[in-house]
Amino acid sequence: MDQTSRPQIRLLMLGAPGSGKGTQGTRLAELYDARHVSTGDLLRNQVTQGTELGQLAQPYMDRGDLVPDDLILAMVLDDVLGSESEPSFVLDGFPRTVNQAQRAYEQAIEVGRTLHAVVCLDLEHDELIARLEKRGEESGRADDTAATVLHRIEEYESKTLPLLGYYDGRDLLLRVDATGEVDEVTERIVTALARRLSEAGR
Ligand code: B4P
Repeated sequence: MDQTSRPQIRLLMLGAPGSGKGTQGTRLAELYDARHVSTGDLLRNQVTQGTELGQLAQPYMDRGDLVPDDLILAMVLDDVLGSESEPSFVLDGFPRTVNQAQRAYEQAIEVGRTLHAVVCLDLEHDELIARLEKRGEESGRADDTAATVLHRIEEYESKTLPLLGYYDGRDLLLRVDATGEVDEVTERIVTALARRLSEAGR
């Protein structure tokens, strides 16, 4: 199906580090034939390529701090909401602050590409830490060390959690239990999304 006849879908994945945003976002993008955009992956590519943005972002990422909003917005907004961009997408890891969300919303309204739903993956602290430490051992990702993981979770709680109220206020929020096997979590998300999209008459 080409881009003009296929139903558009625009989703956002929220959740603490380790909750499964990247894992589930990849699967949802495949299922709904949408582009998967992970700001974490985009930033890691910039770091690997040694671009100016990568050099600016790396110290923040290594510490487990959020990268400053202006750098993120410059990287994401035109790429995702520019006139040439894919109209269906699953955003994973963006926005992470209310300021990022508001700036994205202003541009999305202008181009008629607002979101259909926001999926928030809920997972207990201990399980978040266990998953990230396991990935750190297996893949050696620089920010999956014990101390950095704890700091990333703190950053999430102080700067990203307020987004839940923001999206609930826009009646977009779907909270999904992220415990259990990857397939089980996908099934829960797809069921919740199907209900939401049919209620919205899509
Ligand atoms: P991200 O790459 O987004 O890292 P993350 O929050 O840890 O999520 P990720 O998607 O990797 O992990 P997932 O939960 O899928 O960000 C990295 C850094 O980039 C940030 O700290 C920040 O510095 C910067 N950044 C990115 N976006 C930004 C923004 N918008 N603003 C500012 N800064 C930004 O998976 C974790 C592990 O769990 C995996 O190993 C996976 O295999 C496993 N897993 C998943 N589901 C599972 C399940 N059901 N059971 C068992 N294991 C599971």
